[in-house]
Amino acid sequence: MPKSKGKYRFSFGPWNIDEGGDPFGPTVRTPIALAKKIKTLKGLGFDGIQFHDDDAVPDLDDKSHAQIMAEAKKMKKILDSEGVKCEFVAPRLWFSPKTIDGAYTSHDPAARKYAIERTKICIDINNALETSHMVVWLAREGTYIRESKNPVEQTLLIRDALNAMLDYDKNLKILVEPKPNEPVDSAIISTIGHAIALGYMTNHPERMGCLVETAHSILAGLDPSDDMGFALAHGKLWSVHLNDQGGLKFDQDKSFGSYNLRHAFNQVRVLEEYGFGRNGEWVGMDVKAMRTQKQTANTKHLSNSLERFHFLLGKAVTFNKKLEAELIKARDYEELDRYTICHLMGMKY
Ligand code: 3MF
Ligand code: MG
Repeated sequence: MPKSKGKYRFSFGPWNIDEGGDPFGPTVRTPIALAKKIKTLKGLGFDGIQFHDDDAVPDLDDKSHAQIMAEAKKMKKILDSEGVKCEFVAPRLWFSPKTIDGAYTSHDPAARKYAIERTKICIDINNALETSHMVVWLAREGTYIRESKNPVEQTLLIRDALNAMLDYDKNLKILVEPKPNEPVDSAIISTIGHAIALGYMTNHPERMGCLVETAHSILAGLDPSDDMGFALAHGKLWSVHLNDQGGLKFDQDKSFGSYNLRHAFNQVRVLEEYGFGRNGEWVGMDVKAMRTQKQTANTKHLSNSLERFHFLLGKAVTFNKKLEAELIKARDYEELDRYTICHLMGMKY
């Protein structure tokens, strides 16, 4: 088999081994301690963990800065002892009663101040865990009705918040993770185009990148592999959250390739063609187990996602490029379609 151009290492977050609660019913599995999740990670084929700030240091709003730092350093020791790297720490700005109407874009100046201060603590935790990458998912920066917030002001407030973060730490790199809706009706930074454009508005575009999540692209009605390609063309694809999504529903975070294998193939293919991971980028699996899964089978969604990634990587590197070029030249896209399907399904061609 031809050698892969990409260099892949995989990560997930503690929220990806969850208890199965949904908006209509309680949890159905017992919680797994974070230490145990970290211990199981390598056995599942992963090397890195992603954190929200309060995954790394629980209840941090009630703790002093010194205490937060001491706990973050303790976490670093736990990760070291398991040989696990931290990919990023993301500020969880959607839980606090202060951020009900948004964090950086709230109408309440006290809420905006809280959001910036909390993000600075998140940056400190990033440093304690020896990662310079912070992911920002702007969960509540949006509206339920259009008249409630001014879209120009929201955009500029987010830009100002990003500038404050970039000024706070000269080594910080920020990855904006866009999502068009949920929990809000309409997010202001809804697509990868928005995320990249936002980076160019800041004082340090060179330290602004993005993260494409499969489900979020599909929720915006877009093709995730095209979103990845657009970000790659800008040199801004610094991480991905692979999963799957059955069209315009709630954010499903299904196992990678579970819904649309051809979509999944094209995501792996574009990453592979552009040597993803050569600059240290991680492949994150932001997947959720189905609520029906029993306690004893609560990590299959992670190993299944990885298995499919590796299988599709094999399909990407063995794709007949010469034939592809010939068929493109002849504009015989029907035949290219047939070849692609035959290749993916292992049919004789
Ligand atoms: C929401 C998400 C989030 C982000 C995470 C890291 C809970 O749809 O995808 O996962 O990925 O907050 O920024
Ligand atoms: Mg995500």
